[in-house]
Amino acid sequence: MTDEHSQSNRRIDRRTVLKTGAALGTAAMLPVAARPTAAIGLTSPGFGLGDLGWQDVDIEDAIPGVMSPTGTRDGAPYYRVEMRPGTHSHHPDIPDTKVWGYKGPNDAEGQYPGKTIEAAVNRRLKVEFVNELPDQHIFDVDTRVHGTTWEDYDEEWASQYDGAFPEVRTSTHAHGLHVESASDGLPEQWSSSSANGADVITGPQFEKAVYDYTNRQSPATLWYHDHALGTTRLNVYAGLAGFYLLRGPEEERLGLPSGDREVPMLFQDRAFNGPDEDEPTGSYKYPEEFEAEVSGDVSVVNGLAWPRFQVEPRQYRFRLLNGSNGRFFGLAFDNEGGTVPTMYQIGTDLGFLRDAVAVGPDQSKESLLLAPAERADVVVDFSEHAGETLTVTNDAGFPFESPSESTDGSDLPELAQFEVGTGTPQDPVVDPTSLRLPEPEQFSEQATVTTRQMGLVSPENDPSGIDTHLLNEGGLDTEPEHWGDDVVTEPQLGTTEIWELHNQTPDAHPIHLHLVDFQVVGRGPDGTDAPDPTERGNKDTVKVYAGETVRIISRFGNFAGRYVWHCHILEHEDQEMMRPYEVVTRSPKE
Ligand SMILES: [Cu+2]
Repeated sequence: MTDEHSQSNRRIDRRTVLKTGAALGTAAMLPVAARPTAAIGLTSPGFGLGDLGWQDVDIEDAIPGVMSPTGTRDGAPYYRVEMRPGTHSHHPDIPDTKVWGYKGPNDAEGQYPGKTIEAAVNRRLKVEFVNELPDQHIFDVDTRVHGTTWEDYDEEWASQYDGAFPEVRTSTHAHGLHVESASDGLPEQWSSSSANGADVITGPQFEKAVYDYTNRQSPATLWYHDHALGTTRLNVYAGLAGFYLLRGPEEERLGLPSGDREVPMLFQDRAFNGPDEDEPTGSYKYPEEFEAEVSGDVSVVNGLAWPRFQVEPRQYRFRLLNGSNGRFFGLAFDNEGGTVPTMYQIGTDLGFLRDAVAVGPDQSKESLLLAPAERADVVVDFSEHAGETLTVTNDAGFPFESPSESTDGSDLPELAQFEVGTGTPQDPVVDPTSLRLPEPEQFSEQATVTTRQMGLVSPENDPSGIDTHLLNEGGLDTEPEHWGDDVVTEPQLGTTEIWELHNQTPDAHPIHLHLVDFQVVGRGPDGTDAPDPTERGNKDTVKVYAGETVRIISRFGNFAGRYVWHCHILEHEDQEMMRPYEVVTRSPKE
């Protein structure tokens, strides 16, 4: 896609003045030198909802299949999952799209979304992700982005190689899973393609091919996706994402809707090339040159564009995941004047909430806001809506700044529909308001040994010459670090820390920590407002709105070693808004 062919795309420059100031207390008295948020909204001529209409999908057919093990290793189920090209149909009226997907033992080609990996608490799995992709990317790789040339890596490591830097590299991260560093799918643990017997180059931090997942944590909705340095946004957009469901007895005793009444839902936005463009009609559209934040105008749920799901007048459990590169979703139901079912959120990223949160008209929340990578476990009862059609609406604008600034309308206002059958309504199987949800483990503020001041910044001029966001780990009045700078954040194994995330940009950033779960202690202008009811549980990704401070608490176990924390807007992550941190075992006195 060249600039001439992207004239229909919307360039969005948000020139909001940050509302921080001296009146808000010391934490907000920051030298804010942020640039306006630059973002691009891609358009898909001919493939909008008005052009195509909703496609009817039986809800059972929308549930991603379950990944089969390939065999066993060391007494544990072993999965060999290849990354391969595939051909995917998003909608009967969109020509087939070339994607990259995960291929299990029973798949003919790469699947998008990847099949669901089913795991059980305390039962170990071995998983090997093998890069069998072509050596040329589906999208243009902008080599100004950090991590896409030899020069971006350790010099001694790079000097072993001559020849071209591998354009297609993959590293697969199980998001939310607590794993040893060597199995984490870190950005520099990538592998180049082994297709056609090619010599594989592995990134400088690569340690092992077969990952060890111990699954020692609470049941939760996790997901696996690509994480290679400098091309994560392209690899995930090409299709490299799937669910990882971790189940356990404490969840089973709740008696939640299950089987074909339990539906994982991956919400994404995509853009497609239309008939008058250079690229094949129906192929994915993505900018040729790096853009710091990118959205599409087509709603895709579990790989299906504009879906209208056929459901029964019964109760369902939906495991919602925002898998977009940069778009936030504010989810609600609309029923053209009729009543809508209440959405009860019972779980967040890494397990159940303290109390279910009712989402709907006249409820404590009108919509359920999910930033990229966040999850919500919800229960919805359609039994009083037989014969009705409910629309899933989105009130989150793009780019997203904060709930008070960005919910006044969306450029993608409708995402999906539920058409409720006319069969006999079935009574709900659980009452979400009286469920005895397992208590999330509480981290103790009294046990905190270290409080860190972390800045989220967008400097005026980055040496890369492109729109760069950075993390600042050295307090608020120091120079922010780049990815390649030395590790400065070294929590001690087993200790509790509070991180104060100060957003000095006019954009919201979903901040994700690998290895740990954390809790939100406070947010708002000085970090002392109460967390939202939807985040009173264990999380791995937290929304930090423009200009605010979010305080999170975590205990750094169960593994020592190298991990990362980063923004989950994939364009930000790819261009330096990510830093290594290391959990250390040495005592502070040494
Ligand atoms: Cu960000």
